[in-house]
Amino acid sequence: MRMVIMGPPGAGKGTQAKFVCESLSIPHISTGEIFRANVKAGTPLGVEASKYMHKGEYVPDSVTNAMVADRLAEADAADGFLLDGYPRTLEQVGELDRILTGLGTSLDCAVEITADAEAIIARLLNRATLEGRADDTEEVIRRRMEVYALETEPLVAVYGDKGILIQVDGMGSVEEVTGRILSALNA
Ligand code: B4P
Repeated sequence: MRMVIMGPPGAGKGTQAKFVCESLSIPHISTGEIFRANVKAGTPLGVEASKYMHKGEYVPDSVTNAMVADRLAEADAADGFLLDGYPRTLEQVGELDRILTGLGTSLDCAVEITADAEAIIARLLNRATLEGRADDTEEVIRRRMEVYALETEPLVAVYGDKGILIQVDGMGSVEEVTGRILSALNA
């Protein structure tokens, strides 16, 4: 299974990706997590990414695309993967297609997790108290949601047109949402 998981900030992408990957035995590739690990380690990639992330803006495609191309070429991604948080722009959609074509393969499905705006703000503010992420302040969360609506929401229609879109309601408990995703994938 080669899949992407999409949805607004706080919809549950990272949360659900972990369970789906465990269930399907595929690697979980989260661009957000790769960026955060680099920020923490103080690498040049992290220094560049943090300029954008703490304001709620997207890291430039030139940086993100190269990072994903390298990661997808690793051996553990050869038979399947779940990309979490990538693609986020139309340019990234084109780049992902080019990367996969170069690897002699293509995407099987794109899962969109939908969620109510106010509920996801509450989830992220709750995460802020638990994890202290720099981009989980209310002002930055609202900016991330604006950027999502502008740059990423149009991708849903692109994957719909390709005939590989699965839409899943992200409201309810974590277990309920995982159940919905796995039954949609099985169907
Ligand atoms: P991400 O790490 O992808 O951040 P996110 O949108 O907040 O999703 P995340 O996976 O962390 O949270 P989730 O919804 O699972 O990206 C962070 C930043 O990195 C971006 O803003 C951008 O700057 C940069 N970036 C990443 N990818 C990029 C790309 N491709 N191009 C450019 N820039 C990029 O969970 C949220 C919270 O809700 C959690 O606390 C969780 O416990 C809770 N939750 C989840 N499901 C729940 C449920 N059903 N009920 C109750 N709570 C739930």
